[in-house]
Amino acid sequence: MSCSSNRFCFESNCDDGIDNDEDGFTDCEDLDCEDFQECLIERCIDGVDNDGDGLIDCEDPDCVLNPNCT
Ligand SMILES: [Ca+2]
Ligand SMILES: [Ca+2]
Ligand SMILES: [Ca+2]
Ligand SMILES: [Ca+2]
Repeated sequence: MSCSSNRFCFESNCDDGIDNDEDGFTDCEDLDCEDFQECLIERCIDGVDNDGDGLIDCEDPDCVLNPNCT
């Protein structure tokens, strides 16, 4: 069964590195995963804890490589 012709297919596993529903978007790239905790990313310049880990912007290790935090 091909997923590309099945509209009930969705990205069923957001951290397996596989494009489960064969729509061309793998894991966090897929909109099916936008609510998946591991896919939330910290935006480093908005003053909000985007990924919900309690660390805001440059406090968050996700931002350590961001030019605004150096
Ligand atoms: Ca996947
Ligand atoms: Ca997909
Ligand atoms: Ca932020
Ligand atoms: Ca954060």
